[in-house]
Amino acid sequence: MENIIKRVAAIHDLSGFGRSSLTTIIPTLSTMGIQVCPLPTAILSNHTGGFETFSYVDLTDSMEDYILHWKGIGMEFDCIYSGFLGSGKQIDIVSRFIDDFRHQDALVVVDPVMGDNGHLYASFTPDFIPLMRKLVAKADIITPNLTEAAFLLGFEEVPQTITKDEALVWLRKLADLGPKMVVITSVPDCEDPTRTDVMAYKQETNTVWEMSCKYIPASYPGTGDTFASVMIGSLLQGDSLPVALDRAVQFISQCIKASIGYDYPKRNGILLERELDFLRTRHKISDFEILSC
Ligand code: PXL
Repeated sequence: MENIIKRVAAIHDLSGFGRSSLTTIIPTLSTMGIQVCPLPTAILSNHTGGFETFSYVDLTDSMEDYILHWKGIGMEFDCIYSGFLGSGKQIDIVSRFIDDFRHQDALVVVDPVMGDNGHLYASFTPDFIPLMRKLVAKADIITPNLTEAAFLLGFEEVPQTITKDEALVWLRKLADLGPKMVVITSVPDCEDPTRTDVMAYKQETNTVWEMSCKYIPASYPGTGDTFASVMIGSLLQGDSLPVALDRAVQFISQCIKASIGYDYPKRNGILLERELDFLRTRHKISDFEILSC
């Protein structure tokens, strides 16, 4: 039976403070009229991006039983969306979850959360990267930032920026790992340092899109989770990939603009609660470029 309200299985951690993962994914998708069913991977006191200390409860051992009960009550999802995973075993669990719950029309999104600004997050070691490489193969869409894209491609050093031509090579190489669509976020525009880009590639049609927005010199943890949530909400509402990405880019820029004028630690995240309402309004499509077909 079709879900009355579109339903997403969200496989992420719950961090009690800092506006990342489930604490941003649930309000964002709910505001867009999508039901979120969380499958928590870990519980942290706060995220690890900018806080030196955090408590951490790994939920690997409870995930299989949790999933078994979801199977037992016949849960069906319109989208499976994974993000922060705490162990190699969790990668196997998510991989099996995708095999068991994927149906013909379901959208599978893997956000390969591992790091940012050239570094792995504090809870990851480099041996996690090849495991994540296997999981992205199962996705319809992956949404790495520039750092995660570089790690997935086997770089040890992450370049500060890449040229348009390099970005095209990266997108195609990432698609060769298996996902049908690749979205690289936070790519500094090498031709115009006042702008930052999102680059996207759809393998089936060999199309590349570039969404550009004004670069704002501030980095708030958790924006990748909000970005992917808006993209997913938009796709589940029936928008095309470029329109979904445009909505996500515009929403994140708006949240950053709403936050930057206040003097508070960036690690607390964007002022999401202030801006959520905008996700309910009609979206005005801005310019985006189709680079190649
Ligand atoms: O938003 C990515 C993310 C998710 N989960 C945890 C994190 C981070 C980024 O810092 O620390 C626990």
